[in-house]
Amino acid sequence: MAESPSAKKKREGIEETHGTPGAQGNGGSDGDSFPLAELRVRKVLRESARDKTIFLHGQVNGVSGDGTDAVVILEKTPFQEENISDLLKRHTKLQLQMTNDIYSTYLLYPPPQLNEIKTTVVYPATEKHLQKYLRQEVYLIRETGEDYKNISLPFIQSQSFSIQWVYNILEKKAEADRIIYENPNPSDGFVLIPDFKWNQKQLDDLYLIAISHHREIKSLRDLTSEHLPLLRNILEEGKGAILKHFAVAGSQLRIYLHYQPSYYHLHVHFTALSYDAPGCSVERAHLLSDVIDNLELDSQYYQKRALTFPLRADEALLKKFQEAGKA
Ligand code: G7M
Repeated sequence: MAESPSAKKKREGIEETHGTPGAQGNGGSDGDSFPLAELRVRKVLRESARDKTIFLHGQVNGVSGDGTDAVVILEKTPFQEENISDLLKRHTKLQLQMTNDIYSTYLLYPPPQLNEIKTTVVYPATEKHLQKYLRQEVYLIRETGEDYKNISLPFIQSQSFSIQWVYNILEKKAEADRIIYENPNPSDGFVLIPDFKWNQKQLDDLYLIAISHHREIKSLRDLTSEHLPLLRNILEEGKGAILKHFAVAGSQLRIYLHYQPSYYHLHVHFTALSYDAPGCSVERAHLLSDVIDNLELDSQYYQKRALTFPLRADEALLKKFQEAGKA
């Protein structure tokens, strides 16, 4: 979808609010904010009681008055230890729900500043964004090296899912003040930045991504021993930067690549080991240290081996595998 300058400006305003204004002192002004109160909810795309999240498809009126699609993700944030005593002292109400012997449950109503909801906005959202967040049946695919060449690669090349946000980070056009570490080498360097799923207010759900400066590596499938210096830099320098910045040791980090990724530009996930991050399960995550080992053993390892990954029922790639009789 072509993006109008005003929509782009709005989007950039919104993305500022993905940051951690409190931590970095650059809170976006309300004037630039997404008009949440004007959002007409069209559909609940997905919700999770366990993760305390809800994904909404809504519309707001564009300049011409027609509805422009938006995805709004609301997520209750984890507790922050340093706020707990405030929360207990300054609650506005404690409402008894039930009591039985020594057991009782209450509803506690905290003041607004201790009751925040992380809000992520994709606006304007394309049909692909809506599909991405819609709850779907999931199928496992086993993709051989040949399947990749014949089915997945042509499909990826025919797609236009924009990775402009990645280039914006690499070119310091967005999120520049959030960069934690950079190795500027164009072939072996990368940028380490908080993932936008993490608000940086607590370490329990620490989540950063390392984005390679090299622009020609789409995914795990493209990696050969030629890329070992880049991968080793990401592993070692990434761990070092996180230790320095957040005092979290490498042994407390899960460092991995997704296959398939959502965005075909090489990036590596760094999450807290104790955090069950979305997409860290065995059918999607490949530990970076294992990837390095495999490439040291065989430069063509990821071109040769079969890779398993999940695809949602509505994903066009699943249809391609089904048409080829492979799913
Ligand atoms: O599934 P995949 O390996 O492609 O993961 C991409 C990661 O990039 C996810 O963890 C997203 O939360 C993260 N991400 C996506 N966008 C659009 C942004 C963004 O604009 N900024 C940042 N910092 N992270 C993003």
